[in-house]
Amino acid sequence: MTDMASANDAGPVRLVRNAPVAVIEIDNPPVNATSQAVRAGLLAAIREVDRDPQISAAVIACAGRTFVAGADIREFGQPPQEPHLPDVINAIEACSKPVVAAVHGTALGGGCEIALACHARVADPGAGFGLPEVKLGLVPGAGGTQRLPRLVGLEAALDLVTSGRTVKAAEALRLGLIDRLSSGDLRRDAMELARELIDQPLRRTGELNVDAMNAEAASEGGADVRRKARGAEAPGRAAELVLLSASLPLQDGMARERETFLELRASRQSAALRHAFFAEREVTRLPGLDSIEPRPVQKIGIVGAGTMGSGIAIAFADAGFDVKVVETGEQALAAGQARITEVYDKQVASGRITAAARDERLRTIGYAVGISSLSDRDLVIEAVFEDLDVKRVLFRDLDAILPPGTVLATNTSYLDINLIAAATSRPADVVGLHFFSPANVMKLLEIVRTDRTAPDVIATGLSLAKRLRKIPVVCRVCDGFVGNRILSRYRLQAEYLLEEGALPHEVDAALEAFGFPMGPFAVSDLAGLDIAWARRKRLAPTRDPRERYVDIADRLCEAGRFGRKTGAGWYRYTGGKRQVDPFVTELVEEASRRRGLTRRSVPAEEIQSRIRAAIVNEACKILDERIVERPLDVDVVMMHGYGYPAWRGGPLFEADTVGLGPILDTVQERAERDGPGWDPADGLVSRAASGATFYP
Ligand code: 3H9
Repeated sequence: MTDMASANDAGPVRLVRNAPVAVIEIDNPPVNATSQAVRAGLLAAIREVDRDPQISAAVIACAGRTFVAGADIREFGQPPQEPHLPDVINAIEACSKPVVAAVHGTALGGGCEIALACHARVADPGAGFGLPEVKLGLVPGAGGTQRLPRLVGLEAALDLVTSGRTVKAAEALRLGLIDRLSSGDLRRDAMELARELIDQPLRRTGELNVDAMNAEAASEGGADVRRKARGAEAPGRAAELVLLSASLPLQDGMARERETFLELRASRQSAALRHAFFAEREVTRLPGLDSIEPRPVQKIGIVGAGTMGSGIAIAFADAGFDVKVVETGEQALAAGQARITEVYDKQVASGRITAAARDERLRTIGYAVGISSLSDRDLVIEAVFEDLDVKRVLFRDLDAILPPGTVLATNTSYLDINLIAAATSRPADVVGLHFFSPANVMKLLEIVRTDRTAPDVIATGLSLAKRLRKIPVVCRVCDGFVGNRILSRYRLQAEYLLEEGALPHEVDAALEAFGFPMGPFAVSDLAGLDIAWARRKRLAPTRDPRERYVDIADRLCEAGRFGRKTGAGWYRYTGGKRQVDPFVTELVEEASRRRGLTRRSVPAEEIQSRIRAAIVNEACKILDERIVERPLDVDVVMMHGYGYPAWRGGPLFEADTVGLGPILDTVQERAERDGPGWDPADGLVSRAASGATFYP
């Protein structure tokens, strides 16, 4: 018989007395974060378990959708309040009776640390475990760096703690992080294990030994972590702490860990990463749209099976949609099908998915020639050649065959979607869904609303993004929308730097040192130089003659150098590795001569501050024109689509910390030298003058 007397009914932690095994249930929606009330409740419950002779063991379980997802990030700006999580967790481990964690959903951060301190762990097969603190600019602060290596060994702990990745239950079992997978009824299984442990010697994680790594491997491992972190501080610090677990007793290791945690919690990097975390969630909430129902969408049509179309098809198939891809002819269709199959084959070969999952996803993608087979689709997205006339004709034809209510989306990266929508009889159903390449990998999705897009169509875009597990940013129409518009400005600035004395690899190196995964010239080579060339030619008649124009990229294209795909672009490629090419150096030097500039060595700091100023100024113009509503929209675009280092919080968050005055000075200097396109944005001038910031 179950005794349901509860020790603490009012708070977020309940003790349910099922003699001999009690259940400590945490119920703190939405994700059971360890707020002060949870910590206090958990500590009281553990003390009660220890004290009450009727209780011989306990299970820690959670209500709702997940186990504990970590410390409450919203509390990080405030002074820590007692009881502190490490003390609560130590009390769990020290309990004289067996305590078993019953994990469903995700045990993250402090949640994973709670599980690590229990005497055994049972997990639902769908559960995940991780210490994602480094993604918030932190190290685990409640024993994670010390207990995890004791359970899974140094190598696996280094990987998990420094990457912050989540492992699924099956991998957790293989690693030794958990003891059992639940066969269906998680609580029952956890209680059974707890019962088995009664009167057995307790296995306390903190008392286990860690085999030291040899010094050379450890120092190489640490260096590798720091290199991959590209300027982010937390991963390197986390690696040091994990390695210490081999030589320090638990409590000493935890003291070092706590010190580092508190130091990093107060750091600028952590503030920036916390901003990034909340901004990613805030972008999905658009004022005025919360009560609008999205249109039901399950059947997707994709027009165009090139690189973009194929990636989009995979993204939808991965998320369980029914997908149909169409092309103009058999040959192009077969090429698209082969491209999609190849991506899935590679995923199977690398172990990312099983062959059965590949077959299942391939079955959800149908192929056809011509758009007529799309008439049963709920949403059709085009990814055809980037040409306004081509897209307008396609939209006119789609308009003729699709039933009312079908959402018509374009994946254009630059074109005026108002003009595309005007080619149809239903502009309210037209929206931009701008995916980033590779579309099945990149998280960002720009949702572009035209002057007439219906609110429920925007809501449909947002709901699709959620199902695709993408991060959506809603914006209005302008050339290049948010991301590509900013990119074209800073790429131009990068080209000016070439004329003044820098070489492509020096600009790239300065920006990679800033934290971008790749500099702009390396990125151009990867994306292909031909698309931007076509766009420059298209825009040439409207270019302001007073604007400084650099033609080095045009010359590269004229020489047939379109980037990696042709083996050469801004660099030469041998065996996939980029190499400085004297041909490019000569072109760059010639460009300086033509401009009458004496080349000089350009310091990395100047490169970084000019690129940052270009980004912030254009971002401000985007805000001034109300292309997006909020600074966080820009920050999210730049972090998730363009590799702006998240530990800097995005360009506008960072601008607040750098100070708008110095940024404005750089912009003004550029405006004098480089032409009218560099005029300071009104919003930058006014904020700098009044001392206002982008964020409160
Ligand atoms: C830590 O634990 C430090 C310790 O080592 C040491 C301490 C001493 N706190 O993402 P969702 C909110 S560091 C506060 O949309 P999903 C989130 O803002 C922490 N709030 O859902 C959102 O609120 P809203 C380590 C949090 O199902 C709502 O919950 N842990 C927290 O897509 C739903 O979230 C992490 O870094 C939190 N910890 O994903 C885990 N977590 O509705 C971070 C979430 O107002 N969290 N919220 O926008 C996640 O990765 C995901 O939220 C999770 C659920 C996978 C759990």
